[in-house]
Amino acid sequence: MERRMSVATHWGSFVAVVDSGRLVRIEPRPDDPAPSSIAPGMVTAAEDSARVLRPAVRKGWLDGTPRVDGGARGSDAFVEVGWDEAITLVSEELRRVRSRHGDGAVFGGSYGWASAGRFHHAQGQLHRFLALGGGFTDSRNTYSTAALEVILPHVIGGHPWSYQSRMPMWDEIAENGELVVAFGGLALKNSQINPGGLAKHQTQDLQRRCREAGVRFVNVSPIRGDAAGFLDAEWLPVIPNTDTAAMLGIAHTMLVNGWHDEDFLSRCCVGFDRFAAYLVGEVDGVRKDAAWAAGITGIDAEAITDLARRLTSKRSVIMVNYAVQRADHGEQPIWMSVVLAAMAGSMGRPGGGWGAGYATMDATGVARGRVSVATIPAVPNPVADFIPVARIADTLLHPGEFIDYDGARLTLPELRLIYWCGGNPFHHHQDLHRLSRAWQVPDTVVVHEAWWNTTAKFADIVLPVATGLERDDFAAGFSDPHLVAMPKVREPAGESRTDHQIFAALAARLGFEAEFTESRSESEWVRHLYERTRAELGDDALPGFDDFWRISTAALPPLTGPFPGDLADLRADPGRFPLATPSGRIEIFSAAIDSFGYDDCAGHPTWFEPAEWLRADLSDRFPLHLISNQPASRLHSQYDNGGHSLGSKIRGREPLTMNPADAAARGIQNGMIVRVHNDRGSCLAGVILSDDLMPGVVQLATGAWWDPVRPGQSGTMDRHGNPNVLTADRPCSRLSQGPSALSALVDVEPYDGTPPDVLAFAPPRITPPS
Ligand SMILES: Nc1nc2c(c(=O)[nH]1)N[C@H]1C(S)=C(S)[C@@H](COP(=O)(O)OP(=O)(O)OC[C@H]3O[C@@H](n4cnc5c(=O)[nH]c(N)nc54)[C@H](O)[C@@H]3O)O[C@H]1N2
Ligand SMILES: Nc1nc2c(c(=O)[nH]1)N[C@H]1C(S)=C(S)[C@@H](COP(=O)(O)OP(=O)(O)OC[C@H]3O[C@@H](n4cnc5c(=O)[nH]c(N)nc54)[C@H](O)[C@@H]3O)O[C@H]1N2
Ligand SMILES: [Mo]
Repeated sequence: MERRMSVATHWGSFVAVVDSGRLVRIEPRPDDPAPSSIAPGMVTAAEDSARVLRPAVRKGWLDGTPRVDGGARGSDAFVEVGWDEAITLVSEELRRVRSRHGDGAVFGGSYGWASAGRFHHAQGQLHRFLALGGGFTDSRNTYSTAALEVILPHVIGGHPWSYQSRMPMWDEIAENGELVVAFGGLALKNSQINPGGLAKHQTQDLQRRCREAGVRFVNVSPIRGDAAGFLDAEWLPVIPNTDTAAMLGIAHTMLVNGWHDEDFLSRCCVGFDRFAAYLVGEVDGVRKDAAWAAGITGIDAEAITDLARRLTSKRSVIMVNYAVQRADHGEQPIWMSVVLAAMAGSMGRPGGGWGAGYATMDATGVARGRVSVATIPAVPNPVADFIPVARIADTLLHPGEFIDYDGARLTLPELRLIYWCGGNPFHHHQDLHRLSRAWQVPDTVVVHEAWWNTTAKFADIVLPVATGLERDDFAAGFSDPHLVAMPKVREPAGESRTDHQIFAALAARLGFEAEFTESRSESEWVRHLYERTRAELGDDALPGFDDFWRISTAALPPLTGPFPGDLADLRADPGRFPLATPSGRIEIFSAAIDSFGYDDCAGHPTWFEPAEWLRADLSDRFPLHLISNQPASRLHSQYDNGGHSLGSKIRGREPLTMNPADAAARGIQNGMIVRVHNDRGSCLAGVILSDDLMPGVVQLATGAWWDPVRPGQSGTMDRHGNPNVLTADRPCSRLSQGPSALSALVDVEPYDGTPPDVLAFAPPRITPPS
């Protein structure tokens, strides 16, 4: 008999159809106007041959005395062991590393998206376990927006993500806005996603409503498809990584024509004079006029002038996406976009001003926030050391060295044990060959994974975990604020256990089980977190747990604010409503950043040439700019083995989009298998030709499971198409130390001969113990 059960994921809420305990299919919810196509493919992936079925230990690690020989990580065979032995190995190794090298030698940053669910939150479980056990070195900021997170508090104050509640929402733009200029576009493919889940996808309808209300859209991006067709957006192709120069050219034009909002700049901002001196060339002898900007960005001077005029004469919004800041000097386009909006005259006015991340996730621009929902409780980490998230390879390779970070000096700690749970560094980190060299350094790498992806293959101990379909939990929506039940819709594959069960067993062995579990079972935890949320909201706000579990969704009350740092308040009365910056105003010039004395991040927005871009010397050898953006067919590397992603491949390879002119010059035709390469590495990909991509640019989405021909050998070709074999592991600047994945040059050539089989989804060799 068929049963229908609720499913919640980062790509939306769905209905699972289960027959006699078997998951048959996953269907969209009838009330979701734009369901994601990722979910149906979860069914076959749940039991494909890539599943990790039993705990497994790398052979060289198991046989090693002492167990510190890293050399073969990534190429070694694995030995399967029982859970009892696995728990013994991990708990003893944690004890050894802590007593010999200190608690800070355990790295638990474990960046990654894991799965939706308030209780089974992988990093939350790991951090709680490691903190109770003595502590761990953590990581700070995200691969998504590290540069933004560090620069914005200097410029507009407040929590790094508070801009999400301070920028105009889509419905306000529909009502009051006239012009949206979107640097990096508004790719709808990205708003399939919302961290932690969502009940309904809303961005598409909201964008449509803006267009129907007459709002004009300008898509400043190398890719036309970054704006939906129904927006009728003007497309201004921009040379990647030059948005700051484009914005400076617009700002200069506003300034010399006197179109800028002098009142707002003088009352609500500080440092415009210093910045204006830079704009007109008093600082470096270079006038940042429209012609200058045109020479850098590839956008016509007339178009730049026209934007300056329209931005200042209409109710306008300047939007920036996140990709523009995952680049060399990525702090600059974010800072400069705020300055440009402050000049344009709509800042702090209804439906106008500035905002970031619209359409990058469904909730952004949809709701200002959500009431707080209980999650697995955090425990303070006794270790204070942290690393900027993208500096993991540097840390492993250069312990003891110093790096700058937001005005501080950090010593890179010596890490002996890496514990990763809920992320995939061998997808997400830049320059994977460098990462795989760094990865040989620590004594031990422990990974919880459901699939034999590359991170699992590069581990010493792999513990198989149940997926979000294989445990009871509930998710919290954001854009359409609902709690969504996540009952277990299938049994865990093989001998998989939940992250929580694994940590509870380890905590028992290490003597702190009661502290870790608080003596609750998993189902008691889920009920407890729900009931705590309900109690905090007042008993009438939500149904009791049993009713919620039966009806599957419960609406959360709206978050009504106040939202500190509101820009309309600032415009109205900056004395009464100062921002949380040192000056209380928007910092066009930041004395704090200036005082750091960095050569790669000055006291005001500045154009710095990226290390790799189309006008760099390196472009003589590698003349194409690689855009490694988010995949339309999956979330990062998740469900690359699912049907939707597999269906997007070209003869098993990740699709690479290129302009027909660039292809013709290289003898490349549509559908061909090509080799994409630079000095850092190479990968195969299948070509799609498109005029919707500007010449000189190629696009290869992230997330194809890395498939090195000779794992462990530097530079070895990737058969599958992971762009991070080509990207540079270079910080944005000394300020944020963020990742700069979008600054990479490559070349592409036809691949001669029969391409090797893709083995990305094949498990490693499993051998009997010796
Ligand atoms: N070149 C380039 N690189 C990039 C980017 C880019 O634009 N260009 N973007 C960056 C960005 S924005 C991000 S956010 C990162 C994303 O990087 P990640 O967040 O690391 O990527 P995911 O593929 O989501 O990895 C999540 C992993 O957790 C596993 N998992 C899922 N649920 C659970 C669970 O319950 N328990 C456990 N133990 N594991 C679970 C999944 O199987 C998967 O392997 O990538 C970054 N990398
Ligand atoms: N389907 C899907 N959606 C996702 C994700 C996913 O994995 N899959 N990941 C989610 C996550 S974790 C994040 S952080 C967000 C990321 O959100 P974003 O960073 O905004 O997303 P991207 O797709 O990386 O980039 C969007 C577009 O920016 C353009 N772009 C790249 N470089 C430049 C540049 O230098 N200048 C300009 N003007 N444009 C440029 C590219 O054409 C690209 O298509 O997406 C989220 N949404
Ligand atoms: Mo991200």
